[in-house]
Amino acid sequence: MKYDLNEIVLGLKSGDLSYLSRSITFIESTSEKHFRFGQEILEKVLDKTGNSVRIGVTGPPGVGKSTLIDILGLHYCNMGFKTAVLAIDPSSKVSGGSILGDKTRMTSLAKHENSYIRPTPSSGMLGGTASRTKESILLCEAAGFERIIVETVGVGQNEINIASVVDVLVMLLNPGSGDELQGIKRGILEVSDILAINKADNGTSLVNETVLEYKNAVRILNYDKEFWRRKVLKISAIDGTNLETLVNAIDDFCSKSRENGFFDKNRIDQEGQRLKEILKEEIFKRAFQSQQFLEKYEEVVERIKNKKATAIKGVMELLNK
Ligand SMILES: Nc1nc2c(ncn2[C@@H]2O[C@H](COP(=O)(O)OP(=O)(O)OP(=O)(O)O)[C@@H](O)[C@H]2O)c(=O)[nH]1
Ligand SMILES: [Mg+2]
Repeated sequence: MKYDLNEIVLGLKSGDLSYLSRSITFIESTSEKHFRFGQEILEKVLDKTGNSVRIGVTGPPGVGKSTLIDILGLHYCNMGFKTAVLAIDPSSKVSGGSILGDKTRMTSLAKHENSYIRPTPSSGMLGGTASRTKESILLCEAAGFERIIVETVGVGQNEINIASVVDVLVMLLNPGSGDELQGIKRGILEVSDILAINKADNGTSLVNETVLEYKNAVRILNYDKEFWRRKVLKISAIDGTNLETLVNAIDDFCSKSRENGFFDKNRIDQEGQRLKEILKEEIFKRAFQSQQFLEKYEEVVERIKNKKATAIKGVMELLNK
């Protein structure tokens, strides 16, 4: 099929969703040719990007992220903001994903004329895992979206990555999850700006207890934004309890962040960080594509195995290649 770059760029800038979807498909493509074409589109619309609030919603599987995004997104749509949802789906590469699942879970939002919902695969892409979601965000902005909500499961690698593409990160937690604090969640908690204990509609005493536990926890956990005291609130994604409180917390964070200068500085830092990540992946990939490098690599591995060289010495030799 033949594609006309100018037609797509114009369509995208005019806010036409079919052109937006097509552009995202290009940048997510595993075909080198389509991927490059996607980059060309992106380059042509860069001047229209940056004018949104990028909101991350993370949390363990089943905590209610999609349900919350449905009502949060609808709230923004009703306020007149064009709202896009990018749901990062770690399973999509293997199983074809829970695409339908997410769309059916965001039914009210999906129906609204100001909304756009797009599942995005988290891996298996060209040009580095770090880049896809970020580029989808930029394309949504070019299409005129003003609120972009990124959903990601707070497990494994992508939990930290999410903080590097959004302006504000909301961590959704289960009632009674406070005792897991010692373990796995520390990393993501330390980069979350707002903590919300979901499912406040059932068993409020447990919810209140959990709120207290996390309030105590955020006092000790590391956090590097001096302009903001982290909020811990309870919410119900099902009946909408405290949605307003969450919306206000997000607004409040963003205005303080802007006043402080952090908002813009953070975006610049994120770009730099991303550039480094992609560069790292690309250099690594290219090194292993070189036959000469590969031979040297195997030789070094052999010598390390036979206790004839250290790993550091090996790397130095490889770098000389
Ligand atoms: N009682 C109650 N149930 C909720 C609430 N929010 C979500 N649920 C239920 O929890 C289940 C999971 O909700 P989802 O919104 O799909 O959760 P998720 O975090 O997006 O799940 P994954 O994307 O699979 O990680 C669904 O059955 C929801 O109806 C809530 O506030 N209260
Ligand atoms: Mg979900």
